[in-house]
Amino acid sequence: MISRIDLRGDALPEGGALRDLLPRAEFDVEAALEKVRPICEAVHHRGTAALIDFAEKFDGVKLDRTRVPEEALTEALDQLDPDVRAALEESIRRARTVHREQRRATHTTQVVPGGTVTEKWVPVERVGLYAPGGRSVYPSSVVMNVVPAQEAGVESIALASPPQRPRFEGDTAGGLPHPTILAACALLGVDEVYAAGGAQAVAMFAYGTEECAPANMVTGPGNVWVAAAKRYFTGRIGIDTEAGPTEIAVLADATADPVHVAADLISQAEHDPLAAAVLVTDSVELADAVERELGTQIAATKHVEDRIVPALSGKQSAIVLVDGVEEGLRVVNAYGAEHLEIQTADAAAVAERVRNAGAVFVGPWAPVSLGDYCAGSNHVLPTGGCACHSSGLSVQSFLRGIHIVDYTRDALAEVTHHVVTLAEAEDLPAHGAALKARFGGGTPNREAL
Ligand code: HSO
Ligand code: ZN
Repeated sequence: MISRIDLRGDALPEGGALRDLLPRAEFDVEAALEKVRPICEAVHHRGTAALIDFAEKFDGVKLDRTRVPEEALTEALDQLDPDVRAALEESIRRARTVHREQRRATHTTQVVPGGTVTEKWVPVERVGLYAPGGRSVYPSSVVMNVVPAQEAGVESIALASPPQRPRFEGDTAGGLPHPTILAACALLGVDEVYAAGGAQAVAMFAYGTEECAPANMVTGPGNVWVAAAKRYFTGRIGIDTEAGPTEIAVLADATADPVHVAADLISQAEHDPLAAAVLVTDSVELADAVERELGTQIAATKHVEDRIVPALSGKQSAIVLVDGVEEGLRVVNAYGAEHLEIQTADAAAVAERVRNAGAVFVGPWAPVSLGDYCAGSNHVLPTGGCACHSSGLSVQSFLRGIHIVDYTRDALAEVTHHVVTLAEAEDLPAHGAALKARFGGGTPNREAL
């Protein structure tokens, strides 16, 4: 069911050429952009009315407004299964413990006597968070978005998630985001929630509507339409990375337990028919055992035909055979997985040598599913190889570092001749003149200072 790529024997190619040998899902954001453009423009021109039309067209519900009344949030929390509530609370607690330590302190550097640069970390004022609600309803993603924003000190947090169809005649939850999403918002203290999905929700935050004030930034996972809308608004608002289908790579040797490896590959394949599950190993015995296990375990799980089988048999998934763990490390570094598990002897030492991954899970007792819910780490992570240049969501995502430059007269006088020289070298004499004007039009004589 899962294909094999045999990279044993010959020397592995370098960087990009190695990456080209590895499987990857097709996630054509550019193509989606064409369809997303008119949606965004409609929201720009018609505001809430356009969102209501799109909810009818895409979500199959008739709304009379997009803002979710606060009573609906409290009601959803009251009706939340107590076990789910306890688990969400634990997830929130652990995420806060980790994210709180990501806060950054203001730091002042004295560059020269009388000349300082202070780096001040200021939260983004208003953010719009997106929580999917189609095939995937993930209250855990509400936690992973809201906690870093709150810990960063973001003052105004709004969340959008698609409205659900009524499940029965007279269902009062119809037209609202999924009740568990609403309950998670209530638990986290987020009271500004909108029933809006897809590209139109991103457009709502970017442009603002009669009901929703514009946001400076939009984060959160979503489908290809959400990713395309984020690309459309890049430059106008801040975004996190464009989230593509989930990926798991496992670097394993003969010491790994095939039962664990197979279970973990299936766990992420369960998300999406385009999800990627990649095993990189130097052990053919392990590869064979994992393949057998996949067959056995799939028989006992849900979402088999619609997601797991297409994900594992798709061209984005494979078992990659390598000569040794050293070569395996080169492969996983070239791949840059969203999630990377290290299931080898001395896993911690191998994990230290990973350069490119959204998050690394070390050894047999740290499966990706732990990170999805309750490790304390964030699960909004870069996909599609973006881990080579970007990080997952964190407090830092919601902060801007502002440099505050403070120089005395003497400190400025002392460096003026250098500034004037560089300005002249760039044919920008007015830059130099701006300093000289402060010293009677000339360059201050350094000896006379
Ligand atoms: N593995 C997904 C996140 C998730 N898993 C949500 C379960 N719920 C992408 O990191
Ligand atoms: Zn997951």
